[in-house]
Formats: sequence, C-alpha cells, structure tokens
Amino acid sequence: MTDLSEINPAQTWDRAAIEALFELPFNDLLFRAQTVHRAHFDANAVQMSTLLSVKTGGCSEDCGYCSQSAHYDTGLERGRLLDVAEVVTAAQAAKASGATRFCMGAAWRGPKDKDLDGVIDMVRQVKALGMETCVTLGMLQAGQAEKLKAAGLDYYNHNLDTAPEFYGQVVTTHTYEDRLDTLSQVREAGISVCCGGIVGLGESRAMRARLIAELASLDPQPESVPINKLVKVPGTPLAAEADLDPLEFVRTIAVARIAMPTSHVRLSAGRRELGEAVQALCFLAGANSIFYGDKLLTTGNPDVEADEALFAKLGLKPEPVKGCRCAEA
Ligand code: SAM
Ligand code: DTB
Ligand code: SF4
Repeated sequence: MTDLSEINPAQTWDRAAIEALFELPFNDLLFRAQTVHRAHFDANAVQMSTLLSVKTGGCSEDCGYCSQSAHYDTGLERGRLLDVAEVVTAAQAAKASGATRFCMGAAWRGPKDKDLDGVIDMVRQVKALGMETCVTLGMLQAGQAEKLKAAGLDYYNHNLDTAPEFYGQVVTTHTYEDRLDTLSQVREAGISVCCGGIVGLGESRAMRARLIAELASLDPQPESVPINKLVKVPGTPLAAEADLDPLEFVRTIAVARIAMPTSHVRLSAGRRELGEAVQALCFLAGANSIFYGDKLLTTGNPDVEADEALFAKLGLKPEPVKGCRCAEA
C-alpha cells in the first residue's frame, strides 16, 4: 500500500528521487499524483488556453522536432507577423468558445525590438478583452521582458524541452544555458513562467526524469508546465522516431504533478493522437490544463466539439481565472 506519509510537500526533487517515482507501480504512482493534485486543486477543473501562431515558419533555429525550422523542408508556408486586428479577432473567438488564456507564438530565435513592438500591441489588445495573455517568442534580450510586462503580459512560455545532457542531440543553434537565461529574465520582470518540455524525442526514461528534476528545481517552480508529446512532422529529423508508449507519457504527467504540486500541468501537443482513454488517464495523473481549439501552432489539436464531448463524459469543467471578472469584460 502507498503510505501517504511518504508525501512530503517540502521535498526537493533530485534526479534519483524523480527516477524512483517513475519506477513506482502504475497504480501507486497515479494514486499518489491524484492525492497531491487534490491537495492543491479542484480535481475536476481544467485551465483552457488557446494558441495562435502570430509569425509562422522560417525560424533560424534547428530544433529537430519543429515544423517551423528553416533548416528542414516541412512544406510549411512562411508567414509575416500578423496584423493586430487578425489576432484580436482570433482571441475574441477563443474567448467565446471558452478559453481564458490566449497564447501567441512566433517562430523566432528571439524578437527584434521592432517585432517586439508589434507583439506588445497584441498583448495590450488581447488583455483588454479580459483574457490572460501568454507569448512565446524565443530568447529575450535585456529590457524586452520588462516591456512585455508593462504591456500587461501574464505568462511567457519558454520550455527547457528535455534533459540538459540530451539537449545537444536535439538542438545545436542555442544552448540549455540560453534557455535558463531567458527564464531568469522573465522571472525577474515579474511575468509568470510557463516552462515544460517535449517527450518522445528518443530520450531515455532517465532523461525524462532529468527534465522533470530541472523544471522542479526552478525557484520558484513554473506556474504552468506544458508537457508535449512529439508530433512527428514529415521533413524534420525526428519524423521517423518510434512512438513513446502512451502509459510512459501518463507516468511523465504524474511525476510532473508530484514534483510540482502547485503548478498547472498542461497536457499539450500530441493530445489528438492520445485518444480519449489516455487523455482521461492524464487528467487522473494530475494534468489540469489543455490547449483548446482546432489548431496548435502549425499542427492539429482535437476540435472544440471533441473536447466538449470528452469533458462531458469525464465531468470536467473549465477553470475560471482567479479574481477575474472576464465574463463581464
Ligand atoms: N520559438 C519559440 C521557442 O522555441 O521557445 C516558441 C515556439 S516553440 C514551437 C514552443 C514549444 O513547442 C517547443 O519548446 C516545444 O516544446 C513545442 N513543440 C514544437 N514542435 C513540436 C512538435 N512537433 N511536437 C510537440 N511539441 C512541439
Ligand atoms: C508548448 O509547450 N506547446 C505549444 C506552446 N508551448 C507554444 C506549442 C506546441 C506546438 C506543436 C507543434 C505545432 O503545432 O507546430
Ligand atoms: Fe521551432 Fe521555436 Fe525551435 Fe524556432 S526556436 S525551430 S520556432 S521550436
């Protein structure tokens, strides 16, 4: 039997402790994750974020999973930075369908100051709709995070993606240190941190444990932790990677929940491929956030009707924003 006295909220999570969680019998792991989850959250509420790619493709970076890297021929059409009006229209539609956070992604190594001005306008106008705002723009330079904060940015997404030891096998155009540096700038500017990873890249379980240990050791821990399952994009180096066992993905969610008890753990890319039963296990493992809407950045996501049907079957409900009177905005 799992001894609940083992659950020590003040525990610090090194790699060995995280590996031990991964090794637990599946039922013990899920029970423990659900117990931790219920101590901090409404177990039936799910935070809903909608994504929009505001600048697509042509990225200088060589992330081996990414459809938007200029290093690979994925057949993706490059786009310009969208007009703010197009973005506001998409955010209004996301809000009408039930999303509370709008996440804008740009395929950049990092924003040039001129580009940042355009994004700042988007942040201001989306915020004015009464939605939480999030952007993911790549690496930031000094002063940029402060400008975003002043515009009303709530969250900055910047993932560690995998273990430091494995990172160089997936990306060579920037380093793990670069990622950590941007995360510090975001934190220092007073913006909430959205930082997670991607699994199914061919990494070992030990590398998945190392990723979760890195995320859990960020101080404070990230408010949002997206766990992405590789979406295999034809033309990328990882297109032919073997599928990660779905139960290993559920384990990764459960371990993230236990190691980061007060973070929102987001069941992110790859959800469409998981099917309803595995998604249900992910919610049981403590996932309490999703990307909501028919598209992620460039690839597909379950459509809104499918998610409504799944939520109805599972008795899940959208999580309201704390202290927000969004419905009145
Ligand atoms: N360019 C920015 C950056 O790299 O931080 C922001 C956009 S990038 C698309 C955001 C995250 O999406 C990546 O860190 C990765 O975790 C996830 N991602 C990208 N392509 C993916 C894929 N094919 N499958 C699953 N997740 C993916
Ligand atoms: C995150 O961790 N996952 C989202 C968001 N942050 C920006 C992106 C997923 C991208 C999946 C592949 C695509 O649609 O291009
Ligand atoms: Fe894709 Fe972001 Fe890497 Fe560019 S930096 S290739 S957009 S994951």
